[in-house]
Amino acid sequence: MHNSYKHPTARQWHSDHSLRDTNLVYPIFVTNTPDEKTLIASMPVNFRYGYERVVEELKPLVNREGNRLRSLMIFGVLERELKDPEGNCMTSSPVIKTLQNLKKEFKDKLLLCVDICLCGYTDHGHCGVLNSDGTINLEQSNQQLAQMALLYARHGADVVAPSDMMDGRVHAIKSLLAQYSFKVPVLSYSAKFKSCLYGPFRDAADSAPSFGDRAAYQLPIYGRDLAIRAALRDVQEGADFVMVKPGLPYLDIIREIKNIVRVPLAVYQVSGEYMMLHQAAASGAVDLKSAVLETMESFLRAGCTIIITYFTPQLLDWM
Ligand code: PB1
Repeated sequence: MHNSYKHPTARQWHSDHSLRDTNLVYPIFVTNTPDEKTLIASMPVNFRYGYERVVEELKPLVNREGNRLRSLMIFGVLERELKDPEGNCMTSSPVIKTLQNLKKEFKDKLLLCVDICLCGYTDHGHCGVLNSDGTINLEQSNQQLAQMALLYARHGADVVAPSDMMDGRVHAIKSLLAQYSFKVPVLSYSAKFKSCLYGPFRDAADSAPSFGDRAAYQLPIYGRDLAIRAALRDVQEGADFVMVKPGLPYLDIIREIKNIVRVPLAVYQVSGEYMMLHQAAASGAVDLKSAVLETMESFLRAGCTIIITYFTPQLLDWM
């Protein structure tokens, strides 16, 4: 086989994909303090930005020559005192003014995806509305999630991305958006596992559950068939894109889902994966650029065309 990849050009014939800036989605955290820029201690070179400061901070990435920032995944970080049991405080979300400001500045140069979940807006920190006994109230949860999607669609969201893992939320969101004639696609976090790799995010977004865990609604890490069923169900309910999350420990799931669905597939390289690569590089075990590019290659090879990664700004230089 050596002969078939001896020459650099012939070597490229073995690849059926290449990383482009349009593959990359940059997760950002926004707050209600207009000019805030606060370093996120648990995630190096990532900040919480106020809904005005964020525009200034993204200009260099959006307006650069060559590879540029094409898409965001926006997470709101709400003041704790505003949170309530059902997440009705979503109307105070900093995502609203962030969407308005980004659309005004960048128009369609930037695809604005918004995370749809209640964990950042409930005072208990779970991703849905709870019954008095602490179990999930599915009907109320899906109503609230659909209302959040409608709220953000009204203020300029280009894509709504439910990360809550409630059964039936894609149908609830699609139905309400259609009822109000919003043609906003749904990127469903379909195969989202109950991973140990979300810690830095929960610190950044102040979204950890105040009791218990998310085992009742995030997939068990061994749930291969559950993941495939979830992706098929979400496509059946109208999801325009589906996602696997986390990424590197779940490449097998990515490939299996890619082989059976006919919508674009996303992967979320989560905060814990991001930190592992940073720590490995800091220890001298790996070269950060090589390691990150190799993980991007693995996501593409496994079948993803949408990669949500905190490395987006660096990748725009490295590519
Ligand atoms: O980078 C990350 O760790 C992403 C965490 C992710 C954001 N969609 C969720 C994980 C969690 O806290 O359970 C947030 C849930 N809505």
